[in-house]
Amino acid sequence: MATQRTLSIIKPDATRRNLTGEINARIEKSGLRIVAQKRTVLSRAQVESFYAAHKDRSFFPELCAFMASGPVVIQVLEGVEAVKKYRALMGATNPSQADQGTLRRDFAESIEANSVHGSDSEDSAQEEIAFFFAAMDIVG
Ligand code: 3AN
Repeated sequence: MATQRTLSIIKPDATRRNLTGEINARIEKSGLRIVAQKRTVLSRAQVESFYAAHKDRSFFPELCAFMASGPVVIQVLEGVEAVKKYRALMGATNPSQADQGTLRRDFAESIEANSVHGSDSEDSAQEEIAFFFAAMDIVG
């Protein structure tokens, strides 16, 4: 099984509640390795560009306002089947439908403020990682 990289974002609702360490402990316990990391506040323009695929959805303006509303921790995770593994650790988009023990089930406030982002495919992982990190920023 292939080693992959995926992009993770700990969202403003989670940084506000000081959950970065708890979320990262679960990421590391799952076997994924954090190989790049930065804490920042994204501009509205950066968020709109990152979420461009969702620009026609009704919740796009609120989603962009939320993601720019406070600090985020953006990370590259590495491991076997990292994309699928991290999606499983996160749980479903809607926390009320997320499995027991997943990050979203345990930490999300709502379908919008759902604590974590993870790339949904290998192709989007490559695009999303390149959006935030240069190759020299990623240390495996
Ligand atoms: P996921 O993050 O699980 O891949 P997407 O890609 O469908 O889900 O949605 C991207 C983000 O948009 C979600 N993480 C969530 O913050 C927000 N979102 C998705 N669906 C809704 C919704 N119905 N209402 C508000 N925000 C939503």
